[in-house]
Amino acid sequence: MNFQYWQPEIEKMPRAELKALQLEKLKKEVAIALRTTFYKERLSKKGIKSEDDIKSLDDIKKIPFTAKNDLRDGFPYGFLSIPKEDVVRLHSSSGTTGVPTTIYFSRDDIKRWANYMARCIYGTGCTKNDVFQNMITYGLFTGGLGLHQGGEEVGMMVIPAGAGNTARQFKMMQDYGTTVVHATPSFLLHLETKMKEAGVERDSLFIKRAFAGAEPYSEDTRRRIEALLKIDVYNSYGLSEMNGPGVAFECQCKEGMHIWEDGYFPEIVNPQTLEPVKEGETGELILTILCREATPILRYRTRDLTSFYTEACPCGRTHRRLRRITGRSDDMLIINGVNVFPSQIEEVIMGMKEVGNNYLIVVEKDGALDRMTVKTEVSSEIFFDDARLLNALKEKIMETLKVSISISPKVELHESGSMPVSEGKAVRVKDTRPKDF
Ligand code: DLL
Repeated sequence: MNFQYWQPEIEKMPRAELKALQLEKLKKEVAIALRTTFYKERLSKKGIKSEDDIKSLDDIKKIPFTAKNDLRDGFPYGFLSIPKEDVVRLHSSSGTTGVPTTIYFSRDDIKRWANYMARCIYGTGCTKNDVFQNMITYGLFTGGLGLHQGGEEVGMMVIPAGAGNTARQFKMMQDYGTTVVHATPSFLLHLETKMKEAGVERDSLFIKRAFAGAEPYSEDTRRRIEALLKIDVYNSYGLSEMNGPGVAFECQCKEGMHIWEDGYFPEIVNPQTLEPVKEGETGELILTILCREATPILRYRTRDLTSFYTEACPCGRTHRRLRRITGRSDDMLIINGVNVFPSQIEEVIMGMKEVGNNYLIVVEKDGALDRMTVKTEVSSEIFFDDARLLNALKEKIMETLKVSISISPKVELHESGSMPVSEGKAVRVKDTRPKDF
């Protein structure tokens, strides 16, 4: 295979040098963190008053973990480490209780992020000759602009297509001769179904590669998309707290995602004890950003479960590879790439006096896409035969949920007392999507 490297001197850097670079960057990031109100207090309690208190990479263990709740508590500016006038952009994702998790970027932060993305994209064999159709949500979600900037950095012609509307996607693919696409794996499968329905011939398209991420999927799903669409699919991992996509990405070997260790310091711990697991064992991924000056985040609990490959990759990159994310150590659901916490839904429905006490969130597959239904009892005060009133209530729940979680689940209303009550711990989520890991 003909491997290509965006920054060969860093991507193939001997491990000892890479570790020295990490230490230098970690110290710098700690110094940056000490400028924020959150870390100033958090770190000084642990005796870390300056970057000089970090003498080795092992000293990272002195730093306490940061959780999603901390980011929420620090909202809006508790994690900001540069003057607000030097911020050029923010991205945000939903927090567990509706308070967003907001990440600020300086101009250089954006440049660095684009560079990591370019490393990922170029490493799959793309060049400036490619036409890249970015079929993922733009806006506050990092998937759109993240890959967009990386594509431009490589010099590809980028089509900011956005998500959805398969007919328009096919038209653009044909009109512009798209060679590379980016989407969630469920959207790629959905696209294939729609292609058949719309009678679009595979031969009328030029696509060769797809980047797929933002939600978990199995090796079988990858193979299926590859066979159906006759393309190579590369796994892409990231999270908004760590800029977004571009944290770890597969190279042409398609076996594990290289995590850019000069930008994101990874640890894998047992999610119960928070002690490191043995190299190669599965645990929760903890990440420290080493490449951002506006919003430092140290030892972030991603809640994502994964492990490192222990062997070196044939491509020659020295940055370690992560296995597919097999699950999470919290209850976050990912619905067609959108992160949703059951607590957000509970907050919405339980805040309405017309709603009764029992509810259930059902998640299932509808063809290739995910479908979520919120089933809830109405309050005993409500006359269940009043269709107009029930329809209005359904609309109200759907609209309020849309504002809170950015997606519109189906809503099903049930008569007060009619839904089964579980004996023990209430089961609030029934996720019937096949898990084929
Ligand atoms: O999903 C960033 C992204 C966009 C990654 C586009 C890849 C492609 P968040 O919305 O903050 O950011 O969601 C992050 O999504 O903690 C994982 O649980 C999950 N996730 C992301 N990529 C993968 C993947 C973006 N390749 C959360 N496999 C993460 C499994 C993934 N899960």
